[in-house]
Amino acid sequence: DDLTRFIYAMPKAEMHVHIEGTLEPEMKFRLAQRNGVSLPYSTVEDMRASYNFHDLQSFLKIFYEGKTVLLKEQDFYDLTYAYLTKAASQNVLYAEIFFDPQMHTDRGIPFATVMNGLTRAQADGRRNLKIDSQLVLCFERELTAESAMKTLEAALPYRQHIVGIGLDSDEKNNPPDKFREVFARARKAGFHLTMHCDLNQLDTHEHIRQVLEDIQADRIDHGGNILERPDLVAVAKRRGTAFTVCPVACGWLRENGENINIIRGMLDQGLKVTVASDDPAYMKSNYVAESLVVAQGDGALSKGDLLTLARNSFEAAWISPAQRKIYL
Ligand code: ES4
Ligand code: ZN
Repeated sequence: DDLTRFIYAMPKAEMHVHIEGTLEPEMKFRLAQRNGVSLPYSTVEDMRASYNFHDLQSFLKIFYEGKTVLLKEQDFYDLTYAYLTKAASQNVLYAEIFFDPQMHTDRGIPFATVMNGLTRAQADGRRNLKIDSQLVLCFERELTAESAMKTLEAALPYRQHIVGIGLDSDEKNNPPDKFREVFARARKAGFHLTMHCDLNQLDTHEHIRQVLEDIQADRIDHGGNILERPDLVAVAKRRGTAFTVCPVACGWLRENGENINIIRGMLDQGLKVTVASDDPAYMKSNYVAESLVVAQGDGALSKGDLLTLARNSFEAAWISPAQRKIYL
């Protein structure tokens, strides 16, 4: 319909997508074949059916299986170029792409292999697809702070290719404060900061508080539980903290329409909220435009709200004022 066409055509930025979460079953099969990796599925359909989860932990289990087919620089290139092609087709002009190097370096893949594949695809995307992008390195929060520090050190030679540092994976008993020193060091090195406060996690309000008050990150990924804490809403508004909300993330919100209420609520509170896709390949190929269609619900958002979300996405982006001016 008209609103759906409007959503697809609207110039936008994507501020929350895990590149490893864009591994579509077809590509996973193709890369497995190319690399001689055997998978516990005989068909793409079986694999798609296995993409079935009910919370963050059960999602991550499936998500981490996918990495086994990513081995060579060309694999990281193909994955990234496919995502950029899809995003460009939905009028995404700019994307900030999460990657989790520990997922790869912990199984012996050199940091350089990952970086070279990603950055070569970004350069080709810029040239061929007219989509600009930057990388955000995420630490896996269930791993140690020492491992995160080592990863940060490995990233320093690639400083010009990495715009920010994030925090993802299993939140249970892994608060942002666990990485306080690593983030302080990252900030000193000039990186922007963001971290996941997924919905309905244990101690989620305390995690949001730590991100806002202790670490003072620029953004929060998800973070919808802030609506239950007016005091934290006030802090986020004062600091201009941006929120990257993914209405189809892991599918656990869809049942009750809670996702729509959260985005509506964050807009009504005047928070700088943006809508993004998270792990689209694991979420029935809901990329950013489809995620906006979901967020729109049955008229929960007006065209004006959708334009606000798009404007917020460019305002939240870690780009120069000159580049922002081109987009806005
Ligand atoms: C993730 Cl949705 C989400 N939450 C936490 N960690 C993640 N890694 C990939 N997707
Ligand atoms: Zn995420």
